[in-house]
Amino acid sequence: MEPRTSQDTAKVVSGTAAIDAYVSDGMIIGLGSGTTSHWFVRKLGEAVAGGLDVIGVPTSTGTRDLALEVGVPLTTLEDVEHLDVTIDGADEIDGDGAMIKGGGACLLWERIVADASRRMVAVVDESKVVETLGAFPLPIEIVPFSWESTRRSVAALLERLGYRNPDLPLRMNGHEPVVTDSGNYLIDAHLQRILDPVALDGQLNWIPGVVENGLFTGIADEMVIGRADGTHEIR
Ligand code: ABF
Repeated sequence: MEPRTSQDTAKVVSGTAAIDAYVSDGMIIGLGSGTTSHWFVRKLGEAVAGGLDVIGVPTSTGTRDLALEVGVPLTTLEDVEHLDVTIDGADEIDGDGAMIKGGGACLLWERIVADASRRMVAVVDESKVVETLGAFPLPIEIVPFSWESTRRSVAALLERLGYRNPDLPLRMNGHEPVVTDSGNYLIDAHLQRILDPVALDGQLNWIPGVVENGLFTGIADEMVIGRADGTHEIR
């Protein structure tokens, strides 16, 4: 598979640079979800074919299937004490490394795998780096049983925090709600600007029915920013 656009090229650059910078023999690696992470997984498969001895823990069924296709050996969180590093993408990342994740509906397993890792590295193209999080709608994973009342509770919290009547659509696939790998629904909170991501991250998950939210604060240790000209920067 070849990159088709300049953004694709930047994603390949980021995913490839992450292998050179963070991956070595004997490592247990969290395999992220999303298109940039999938370029990383494809390149990792090439490195494994060349003799690299690593094992991966996927953050979604999509990444699991790709890893199997390209020959990256897999294990599960039940079979390992910890991971050495997780390499994963982001929808937005700010200067402090706070991220919005979950555009690909994989945020819950991504969070769990990142939490089990000694290090988390975000692989992004330049378009993901922002001054202030929030232009990308914030994914919130919720239990189907109570999705409407949970959405009302999320709206009430956001109102209390000063967000004026944000749009909170249930994420749909045609006429049906999108269902995550864990069987949950997603709402996408259109907040525009999130002024205190750490506070919001902590408050959202206290709402009964909220399983996880896409604010990943204090999780990324570094970020690998790929560019279409073939260069990259690690921050
Ligand atoms: C994944 O990467 C998700 O959390 C996020 O939605 C996705 C977006 O990045 P990409 O542009 O690489 O698909 O980790």
